[in-house]
Amino acid sequence: MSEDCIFCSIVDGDIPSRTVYEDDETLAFLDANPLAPGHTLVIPKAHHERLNDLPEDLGTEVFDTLHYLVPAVEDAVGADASNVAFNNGAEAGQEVPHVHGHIIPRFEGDGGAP
Ligand code: DGP
Repeated sequence: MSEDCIFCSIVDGDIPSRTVYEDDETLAFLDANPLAPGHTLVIPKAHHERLNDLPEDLGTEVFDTLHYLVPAVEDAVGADASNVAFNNGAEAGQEVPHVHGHIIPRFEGDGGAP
C-alpha cells in the first residue's frame, strides 16, 4: 500500500471503481477513461510501480488473471480481438505508478491498434 497511489486507494475501497474480477492477489476494474467499451485494467493488489519491480510469483498471478479475463472481456462486449498492454515507466506513457495491464477490446473496422 502506498499512501498517495490511486490504484491502492481503489484496492482499499477508498476510491470507487467498477470491479470486473478480484482474487487474493489481483484486481481488475473498468478504466475511467476507456479507449473502447469494456476497457479493463488488471493490477496486483500490492503496490509495485513497474513490471521491473514486480516479484516473479506476483507477475505470474497478474498474467493468470489476464489469461482468464481477456476472452471473458471480449465475450462480454462482443469484441473480435483486444490489445493487451503495459505502459512500463513514465517515459513509456505510464501515468499511474502502480503496475497495471490494459485489456482494450477491439472491433472489426474500429480503425486498428491505438
Ligand atoms: P497508464 O497511462 O498506462 O498509466 O494508464 C492509466 C489508466 O488509468 C488510464 O487509462 C486511466 C486510468 N485511471 C486513472 N485514474 C483512474 C481512476 O481513479 N479510476 C479508474 N477506474 N481508472 C483510472
